[in-house]
Amino acid sequence: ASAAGVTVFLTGLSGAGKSTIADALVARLEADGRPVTVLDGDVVRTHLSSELDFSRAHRDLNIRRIGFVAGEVVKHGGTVVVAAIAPYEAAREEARELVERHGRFLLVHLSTPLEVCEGRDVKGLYAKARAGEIPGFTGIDDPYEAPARPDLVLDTSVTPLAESVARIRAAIDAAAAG
Ligand code: GGZ
Repeated sequence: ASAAGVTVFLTGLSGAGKSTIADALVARLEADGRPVTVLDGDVVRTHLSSELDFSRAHRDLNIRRIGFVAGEVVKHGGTVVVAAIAPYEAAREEARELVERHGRFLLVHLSTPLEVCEGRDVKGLYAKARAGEIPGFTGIDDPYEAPARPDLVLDTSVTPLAESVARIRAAIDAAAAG
């Protein structure tokens, strides 16, 4: 087992399954005896980025902050799970650079199709976005740039939760070994 820190960065549309996978992954890692710092976009926006909106500049700043905090935790050998839409490749790559100064970074693209995310519409946000009540909603009238070089791609509409968690865990172990 290596002492190097690692950040697992889950990116994808709203409703793609980021928080669900993050929760299950964290439970699994903590059961393995590995304490985890979770940086969920929703929560970060409450505590660390409360003044930010969903413009590109503010989304990028949000992801930069997340990358900085993840780097600080990884620096001391910690494990971080990020769950954020992070729609822009450049900002994700910036986060990668901030973390890779100190440890490992795994980019996991939750590629669940928009139709599925919208069909789930757990919080009713897609319906509001379609009605024009949330302008600039990712996937509706705001972009999502699919990662060019993800370490792992998981579509939660076809991959069972337990399998997604197992595959991420295997990637963490491979990263620690390599
Ligand atoms: C996308 C939005 C928007 C807009 C509010 N576009 O699925 P949720 O509801 O619970 O989580 C989403 C969250 C996105 O925050 P992030 O910090 O992950 O975004 S980013 O990485 O782009 O900074 C969604 C909700 O906020 N939400 N308005 N316009 N998602």
